[in-house]
Amino acid sequence: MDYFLTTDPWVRKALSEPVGVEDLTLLSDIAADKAVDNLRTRLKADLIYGSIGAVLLSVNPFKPIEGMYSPGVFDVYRGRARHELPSHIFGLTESAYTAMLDKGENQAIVITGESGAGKTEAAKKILEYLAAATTGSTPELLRVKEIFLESNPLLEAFGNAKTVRNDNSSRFGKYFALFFKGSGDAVGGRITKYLLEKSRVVKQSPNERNFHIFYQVVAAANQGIEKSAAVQSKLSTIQGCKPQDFDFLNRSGCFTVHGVDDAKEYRTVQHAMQVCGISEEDRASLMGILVAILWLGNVQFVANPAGNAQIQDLGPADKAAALLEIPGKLLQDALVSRAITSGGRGSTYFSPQTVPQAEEARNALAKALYSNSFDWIVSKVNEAIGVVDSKSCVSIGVLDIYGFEILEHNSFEQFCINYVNEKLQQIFITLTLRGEQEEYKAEGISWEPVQFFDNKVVCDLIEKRGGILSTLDDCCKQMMKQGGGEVDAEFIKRCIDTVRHDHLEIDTKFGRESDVTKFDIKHYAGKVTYDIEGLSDKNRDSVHDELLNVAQGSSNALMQQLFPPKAAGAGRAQVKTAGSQIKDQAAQLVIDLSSAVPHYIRCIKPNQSKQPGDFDVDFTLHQVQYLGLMENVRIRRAGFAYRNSMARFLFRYACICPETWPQCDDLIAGTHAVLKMAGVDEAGYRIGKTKVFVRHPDPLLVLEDLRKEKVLECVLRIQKAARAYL
Ligand code: AOV
Ligand code: MG
Repeated sequence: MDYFLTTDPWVRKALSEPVGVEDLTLLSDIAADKAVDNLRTRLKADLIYGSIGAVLLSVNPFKPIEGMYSPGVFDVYRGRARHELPSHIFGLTESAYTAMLDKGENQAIVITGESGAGKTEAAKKILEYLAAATTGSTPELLRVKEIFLESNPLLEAFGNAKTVRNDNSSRFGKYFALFFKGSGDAVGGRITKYLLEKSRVVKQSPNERNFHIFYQVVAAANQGIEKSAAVQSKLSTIQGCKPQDFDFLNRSGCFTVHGVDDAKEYRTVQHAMQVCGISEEDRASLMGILVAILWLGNVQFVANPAGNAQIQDLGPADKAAALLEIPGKLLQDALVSRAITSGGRGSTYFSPQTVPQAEEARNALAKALYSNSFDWIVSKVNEAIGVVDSKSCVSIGVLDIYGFEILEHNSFEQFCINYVNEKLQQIFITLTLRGEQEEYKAEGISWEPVQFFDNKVVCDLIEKRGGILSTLDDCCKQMMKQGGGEVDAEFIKRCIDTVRHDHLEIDTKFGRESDVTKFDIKHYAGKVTYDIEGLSDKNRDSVHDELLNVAQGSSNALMQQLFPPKAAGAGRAQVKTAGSQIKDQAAQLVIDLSSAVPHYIRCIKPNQSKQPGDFDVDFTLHQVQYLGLMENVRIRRAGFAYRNSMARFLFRYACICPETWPQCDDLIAGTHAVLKMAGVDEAGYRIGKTKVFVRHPDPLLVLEDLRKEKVLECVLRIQKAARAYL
């Protein structure tokens, strides 16, 4: 390795202290516990990165590691081949960036791992690296870079929350792609978001928080830090209030996040909005909507003698209506009654609602306000980055989604999150485990297959016709027609009757079918028990018409964008269920990722305490197992650690061998000659139709050394020649 090339302390340390093995394929004993041991030893020495061939492993240190992402480290990695330097996220990003420019192919970096494993932090580092690597100074480039960097705190404020697993947990999935011109300058980009966990707006589990932005707004209102009079006027209605005063914030017993200053974050986020082209007027409206949501949460209902819901205290409802710029009476009526259209001729009457129904309506409105606002922010960011003709560009995409979750109570949100993770695991399997074996076949290399668990069966169980999602959709549709009923119960009944599958377990031992309240899915990452209650409501995800009419009746310009009126004459639009939306998005994601060259980062969480220095062996072992890391190692090992096209192989190493340098006419003969020169015997490599496969990585180090000697020899010769002129 090029020790002499760097004085950067972090790189020198990483190069000089071989702690365990960096690439798990080099483990002398291929066993999961040995791999975990290795990860632990390295983590102790602050070496959080490792690899399995091209896959980057990252273990969350839960503390900043000095110097690891410094400009000095950036300089070392910039322009260098990945295998020359210690494993680092900069190395992976650099190799994706150069591959994109050299080959003109789109690249995708897929980051996976469970909740709190470090995916979002990794995505940020990638973005920072790319921003630093593109050094042009055109106004266009600077704009794209700035917006991309600023959009991060903005989207995190609205889309992240403190959970028991992660103080800054992503509650939405994000795929961001940066588009580059051939010269390497970023010219635009696009952010795609996946399913926001909007139920969090109205309810959080114990010790979790609502989305960060709500606490920021409350802190800002109290500390009077907002400079804009228009925005301040919206915040003034909650001046003097604490998060404890709002029912949408005070049920979980958690109000602060260790080490986070909500007021400070507020400033950052408001600045980001300005950078992302959100006008002061829209910003004021948006803050107004957030405050209105908080007031909506405080609207309480009581039953009148007839059993119908009535608003207990009009104060909060009126405040919400004023902030949303809708008539107070209209909002009140829409919360406690509902228009029912009956009969063939569609006569309409108003039906009073029960207290639970009114609460449901209130919550649905709050969720719709929030998620439409979130969508709008994403669209504003995209608008600001600028849409470019992606066909004339090359791109690097980074996928950062919510990690696999097993909670005490798992509902529709966890089901969707885990389904998307299941799809990502499937892509990993398809492209690396299965793909690798298929590559040997295509190249005509003889090969002993390695067994691994292919989670396609679980994806099928969820997404195939007759599977869980379509059964849930069918039940929702049918019940809508029949006008309500116990949809959740019908769903589970059909699952028992028709969806028979090894990975679905429904316990009917105790009691009748109608008593079943849970079902289990055996995911690739473990068995998860899902609660049935509320599944169909969350899947249908509808806001009833009166509430939509009320929102559409707002005189506020932003509200009108968030709730556009239905086109005249359009009937009731066929609304897609949340389940089929996530299924479509996942399918599109698979298409996008498959059409790019993939790079993988597998994030590992070493403990559940979120503390530095704590290493939970069993917990880590479980991840190593379900991520399929040992299978990954075995396939790399049983197969060939290195493969490359013969042309590229010779491009790098032809210089070491007189038979291939300066002239090489025959790729196959040249490849044989170079490998012989490095002392690789015939059993150590294979030549396929277009590629060369080298079994162990050691000969490559020999090749690298020989190459370096050659280069040094040239340098010395040039220096000698130069000296003659001095
Ligand atoms: P996640 O994205 O994988 O979880 P994060 O990236 O948010 O997890 O990481 C969780 C926390 O771990 C961060 O807030 C940091 O405190 C710490 N952390 C992660 N990576 C590093 C690193 N490289 N160096 C130092 N600290 C780190 V979720 O979004 O919950 O699935 O839905
Ligand atoms: Mg995250």
